[in-house]
Amino acid sequence: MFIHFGVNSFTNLEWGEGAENPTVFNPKKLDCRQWASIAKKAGMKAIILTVKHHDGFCLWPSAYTEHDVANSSWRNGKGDLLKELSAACKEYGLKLGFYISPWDRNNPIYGKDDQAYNTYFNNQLKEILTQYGPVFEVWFDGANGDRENPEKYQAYDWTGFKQTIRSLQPDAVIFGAGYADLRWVGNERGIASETNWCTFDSKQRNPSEDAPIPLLQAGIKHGDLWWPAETDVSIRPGWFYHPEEDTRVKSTDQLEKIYFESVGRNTNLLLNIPIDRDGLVNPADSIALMQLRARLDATFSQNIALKSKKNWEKNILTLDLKEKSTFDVISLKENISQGQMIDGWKVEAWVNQKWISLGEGTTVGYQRWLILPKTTSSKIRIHFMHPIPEDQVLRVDLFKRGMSNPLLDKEK
Ligand code: FUL
Repeated sequence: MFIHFGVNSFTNLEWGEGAENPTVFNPKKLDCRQWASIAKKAGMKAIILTVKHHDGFCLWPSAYTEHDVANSSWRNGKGDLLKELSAACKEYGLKLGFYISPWDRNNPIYGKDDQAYNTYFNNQLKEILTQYGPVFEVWFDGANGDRENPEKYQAYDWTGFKQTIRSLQPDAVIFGAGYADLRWVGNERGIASETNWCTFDSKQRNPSEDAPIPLLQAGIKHGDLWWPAETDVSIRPGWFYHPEEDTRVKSTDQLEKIYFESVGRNTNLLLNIPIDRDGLVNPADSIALMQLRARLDATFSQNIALKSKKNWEKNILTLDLKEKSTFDVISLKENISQGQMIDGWKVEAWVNQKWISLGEGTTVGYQRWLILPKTTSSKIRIHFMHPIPEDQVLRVDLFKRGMSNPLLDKEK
């Protein structure tokens, strides 16, 4: 679960200017346990919160700025949202991650004194990485609306920021800019590329500029760098809460499509749920999440290939399902501890005494799902375009979708 929450949630903006009065931040019913329990019930594994967005307002009491919760009306300035969220994540068995925006429209030294701002940002990183327990991901966005203005250009010390993270939270992965561990998927619509290499060419990566979109989407085959993509998208049109968007929460069909096109295309999904002005996940969003969960459970709770017998011959893997079964989704998993090798495959089923073609794909990686025409068969086989070691295919699973989805059925 991605969470966007801050002064923008009260001013109805997406990019705050940094000049807002911190007292606007006053979520009277704030309850991080509600956020965590909904995330858990939805099947999510972690929460990544915007601890500081472009407006510079900090959701923890920072010793380095006045633009923070300590000067807000919330809990009379005595609150620390990161502390509450960290306790809630611990209680519900969720990992915790932080989005912290390098672009800061409140800090007057930003872009005026590069070194002083970098020290400020580094100090803030130290605060959030030392006071709230284990952090699994640090999320840097690439936005900077002032970049075109030479007066406001800030040269970031990416190497220093990375050193701080590595030394204080060595297990945390870094998303985004500045020689991060994870790459952006190339859009904010929740769609990963069908061809998706976790690898990239280190020479084509620049710390201060996004790589070209087509490369971010597809990765680079057999590149020297392991730089997998992560898919981020919001459940609503905006990242922050806007009351007028309560009726524009994505439908179960749309969310299921996003799930298939991100989790089923070799990426992790970071689905944004904006927190509302009460400080809660809004009912419109929690209902959508529970409906999505029910939809996914109806599909993935029964693995039709579980008891199948596998047989390899050259570059063909045959699965004997033992009895006739009906399925319409295939899931492949590659043994990525050996790197990513599979670059083309097609799947067939034994129907009416002959092999019929069901579909084909390119890369696999950690996980690749393909929607197939609904098929009843007792045997399938997968041809791999190039020879691969047998143990490179970690798993092949088959499922039958519990409910039809016109958005996905269109793909067949
Ligand atoms: C972008 C930001 O500018 C948006 O406001 C949002 O936070 C998105 C996830 O990242 O870079």
